[in-house]
Amino acid sequence: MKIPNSIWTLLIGIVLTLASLWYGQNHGLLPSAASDEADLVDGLFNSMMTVSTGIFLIVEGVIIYCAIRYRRRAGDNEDGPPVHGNVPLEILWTAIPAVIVLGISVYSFDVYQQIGGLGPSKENTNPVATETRSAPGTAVAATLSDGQPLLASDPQSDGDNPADSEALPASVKVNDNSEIVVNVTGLQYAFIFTYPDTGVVSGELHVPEGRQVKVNMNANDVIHAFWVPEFRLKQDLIPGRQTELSFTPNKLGNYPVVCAELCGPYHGAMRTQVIVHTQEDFDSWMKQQQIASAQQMEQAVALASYTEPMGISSEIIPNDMHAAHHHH
Ligand SMILES: [Cu+2]
Repeated sequence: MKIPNSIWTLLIGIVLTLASLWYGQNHGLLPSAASDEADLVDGLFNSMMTVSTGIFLIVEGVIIYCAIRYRRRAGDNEDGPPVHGNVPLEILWTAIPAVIVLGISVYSFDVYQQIGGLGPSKENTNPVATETRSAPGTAVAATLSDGQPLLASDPQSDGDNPADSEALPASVKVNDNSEIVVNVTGLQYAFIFTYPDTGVVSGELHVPEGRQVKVNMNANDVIHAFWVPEFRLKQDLIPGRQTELSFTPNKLGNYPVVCAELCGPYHGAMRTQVIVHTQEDFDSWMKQQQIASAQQMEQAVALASYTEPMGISSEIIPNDMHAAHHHH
């Protein structure tokens, strides 16, 4: 029994479609997706991968089929039939890519808009974050100068101390309930994260799962870039200009933060991590940081007042004294 060409075409079409759809979901090319934005980006990437796989299989399949089917036979030195163009075929292979490219354009534009690529969304109009962004050079010093963070708004005491929460500006209260604001400063060669609501400063980014995080970015020296592959997000940090990024982490864990802009000889070492906590763990981390920085401040004050008396106690380290005497 001879199977007609139309049936072959149909069968090959079905197999190609299934293979493309499967590979589009199982290519294994991306790291795990840990934010709502990552899921959107992956949807787009997987669609393009599906289409690309289909085109790749068709093109390579036709090449291999033709190389075998129409290969030169022994003793045959004739040319093939002279073919000059095929208008319907040319229209078809122009129209199909045009439709595909148009579809991908609309889809990618939609994803870009949903992840906030087209500028501030309605939730991003927050005057507090803009005012408290750190000026160049103050990021490291902020550890000590922001020594009174316990006086700042405390997310856990909102309920039991009404006087406290009434004293807070309305915008701060809105932040506590909806999005977390973090200021990040890039410098050669580190990221410094500051939480304007509490004054906490950290070398790692800590965020709670399931809440929108808005990151305001700035750089002290040269252009850096904040890149979290698992969030599928990347944004430049530019000296003298604020950039921003919003995302919603949706998977607990630690993920690398990588500088993605060549910023000097140690650019390759400019990495840290983002830690996605549960809301509870995030709150207790924040509390610990507030206590720790208050203690640091106390220690700094205590150290300053004991520096002179400590000079007398140098006899408790006789080895050092001994070594010092040999120098003379
Ligand atoms: Cu950098």
